[in-house]
Amino acid sequence: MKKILLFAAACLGLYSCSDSALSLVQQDNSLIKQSLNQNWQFKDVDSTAWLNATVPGVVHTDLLNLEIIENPFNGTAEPKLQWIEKKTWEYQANFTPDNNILDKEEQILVLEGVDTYADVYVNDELVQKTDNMFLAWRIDVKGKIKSGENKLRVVFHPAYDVAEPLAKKYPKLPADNDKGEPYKTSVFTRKAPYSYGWDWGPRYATVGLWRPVMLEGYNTLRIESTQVIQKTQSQELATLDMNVAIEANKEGEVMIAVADTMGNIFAKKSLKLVKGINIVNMPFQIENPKLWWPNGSGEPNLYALQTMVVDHNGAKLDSKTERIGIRTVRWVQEPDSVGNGKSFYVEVNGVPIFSKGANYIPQDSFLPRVTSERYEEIVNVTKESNMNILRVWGGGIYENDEFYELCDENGIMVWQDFIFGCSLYPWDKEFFANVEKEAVENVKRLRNHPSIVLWCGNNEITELWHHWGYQKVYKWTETEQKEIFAGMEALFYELLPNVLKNQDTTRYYHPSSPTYGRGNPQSQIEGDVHYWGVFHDEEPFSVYKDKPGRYSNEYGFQSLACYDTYREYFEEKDMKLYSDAMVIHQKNFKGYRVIEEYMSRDLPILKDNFRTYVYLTQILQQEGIKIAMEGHRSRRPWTMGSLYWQLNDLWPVASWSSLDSEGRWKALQFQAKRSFAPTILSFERVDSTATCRLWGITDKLDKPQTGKISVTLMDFEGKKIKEQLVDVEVEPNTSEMLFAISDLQLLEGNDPSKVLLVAEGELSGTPVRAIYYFTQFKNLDLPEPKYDVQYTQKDNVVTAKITAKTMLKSVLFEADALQNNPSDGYFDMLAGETKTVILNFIENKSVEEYGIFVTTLNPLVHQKGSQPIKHNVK
Ligand code: BMA
Repeated sequence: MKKILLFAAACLGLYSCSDSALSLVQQDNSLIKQSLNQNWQFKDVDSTAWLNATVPGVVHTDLLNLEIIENPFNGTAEPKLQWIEKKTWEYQANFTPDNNILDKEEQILVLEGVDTYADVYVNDELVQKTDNMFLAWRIDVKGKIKSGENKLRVVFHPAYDVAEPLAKKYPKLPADNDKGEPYKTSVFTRKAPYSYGWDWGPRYATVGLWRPVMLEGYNTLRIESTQVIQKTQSQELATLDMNVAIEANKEGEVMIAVADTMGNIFAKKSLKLVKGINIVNMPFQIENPKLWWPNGSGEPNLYALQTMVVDHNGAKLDSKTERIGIRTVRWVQEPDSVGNGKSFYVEVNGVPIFSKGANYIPQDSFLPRVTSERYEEIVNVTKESNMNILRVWGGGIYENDEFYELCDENGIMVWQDFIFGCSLYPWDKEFFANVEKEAVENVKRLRNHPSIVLWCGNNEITELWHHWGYQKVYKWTETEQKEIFAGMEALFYELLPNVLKNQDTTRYYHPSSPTYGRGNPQSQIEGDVHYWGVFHDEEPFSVYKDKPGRYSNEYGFQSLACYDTYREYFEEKDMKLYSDAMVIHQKNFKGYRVIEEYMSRDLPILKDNFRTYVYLTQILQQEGIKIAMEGHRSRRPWTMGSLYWQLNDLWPVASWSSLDSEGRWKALQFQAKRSFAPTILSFERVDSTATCRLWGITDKLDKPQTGKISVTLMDFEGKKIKEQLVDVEVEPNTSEMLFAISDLQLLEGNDPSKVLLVAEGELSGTPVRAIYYFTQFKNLDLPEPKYDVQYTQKDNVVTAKITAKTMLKSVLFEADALQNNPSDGYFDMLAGETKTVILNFIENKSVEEYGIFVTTLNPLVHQKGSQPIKHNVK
């Protein structure tokens, strides 16, 4: 409802609302669409039995729905299901075209997404061969379809078989030996790279009609694309151009209007059509524009526009409705006074914005299963977690329109990679022509979304070239190196920027993320950086503060998925470290060992109880990445971006994500929400000098954040040892160091394992709090946890009020059959504090039957090895 009102109100800001589009339209002769998603069947090409299929869909989920295969996400299923990608699969559907489509001059079969190599037959005539998953296919079927029953048949070839001969022409490109394949065929196929397996993803090389299928009919013309270009912007006026591309099948005269959704016209033009593509430029203005702002910096205001084409008889021929945002975006990269580097940040509407967010990967190995609800959920989580940006990573896909619409609505900026990642790609004419088509089509599809703030050529290919040592590993001669490098340059420094020159000049193009590999010292003072010294090189978490870079676009640490997620997909016997299932569901060859290594530094290692181990890995990830998120924010304006790797997972796995594949919040998601809050206090420990620093950080733009905070040294039973009040004033959009005091001075002889320091108060009305521990968690002398919990229940919603009697570390409410995430988790409490947590259950039962229990780190550290304490509900 809120949305609709906003769009209706948008008209008030438009320059001219007097004319009505409705008066132009006497009749509707618009382009029509008929869904062909029904009645599909499929079979292995060698079999005779047709089985029911779902479109949009992929073969793996069709086989799963019929229970022909076990769930591909189950414990040890993945290696057993590799046969699926080796087969040729055939799909067919009978359909009866609507009569009004058969009456149209143009009759087009539209396949919005085909994964990937397929032969498409209409009534047994081959009408199209497809070779790119990221393209929509528009196939002229006039004269090929008839009234009554017709047949559509699509034969999918194994991607490997088609790509292998192409790969043979490039013997010098890296092989995929770990997959048992002689060639890395994935780079020859324009198919989502992750589907061949990644260091968090299984190999499920799907085939199928993964986006909708439809029949389209129209007379004379259709709107091929639109492009909204914002020319100027001030408080009083925004001037814009709407460029409309119309594809016509004959000459004629039409009227084009751009209106709001109420039908009020604000640009109108007549046009003499030529056969083919016609481009019309329609300047228009918006008075007193309400600007689009990223989440946390203002409202993400949108304007709904309707572009329509009407013929001289007043018949509407086609129309397109979309929403735009008025904003300026500039990526500032200027030499600055500090060092010899350059800044790297996004400026929106003239205001420098600190980017807070994460890297986004596709949400499911089987893409058509990602429903609207899942898109909504993930964008809501992003917003709720105080993020303002997601990076759509180059090993995934160009997402569905819906994803970008939600980002537009919620003020989530999108850093959009083109879909190339961590590999070297071929450079022949055919491959480039295919990529060019893909880039043109996807840029045209996405360019009007205000959320997209940048195009990036690829993920880590510049880094690969300069730092991964391939030249030596693959023994390339000088000439070979030159040839491969030239191929890479032609793709990322010529082809893609040239596409943007024609299709979207409004956004900055960044050739590769990161700008420099982390082996290059320049990566710390210029450009965006992927800092993997932590995890991959096993450096301590504290290095995040010492090497924050200018824009930290990837950094991360693994944890296990949530316990309930393993329970859904694993047998009881597999729920232990290094079981076959657990090995399959860890795609980084040293993953578990690295987790253990870091755990030994900070936490007890308790592997015997799986549930406890999951809990500990999540705390480890939470506390490590907290150092990065808050460390990066404290280093502003030197550092202006913090996007951790990775927001989500596409199957149950140990990975760097903060949400697991079932949307369950890991400890890190709760922490991201806290660490990315607009105004925070943050403690930092400078290990080299054993000094404690307190930072005040705010992204608020309007006024300084002021207040008094108390800084208290207390023991774990809540006894205050000393307290001091500090006056705080943090300027808008900055971070400030409030104090730096040595641990020794703060402790004044108290045992570091028995006390903590808490800074607490309100800054301009926002409650803020930070806790400082003087030693690693494993060395804290945490008391046996003492607390009371009172439960109140309304239907399936339980409110738990917990009162801490001792200090509690990493409090988590757990229960069977929770419907979604607890309202908070993995938080610390001081003795005497009370907190309320809301738990939603699937079924309506009594509190006793839910089996709720509380886990804290206290006894695990205290007794090394004891089990989580079950809270007995009275
Ligand atoms: C980054 C990403 C991914 C990978 C992640 C974890 O560099 O770009 O390729 O999954 O590291 O290793």
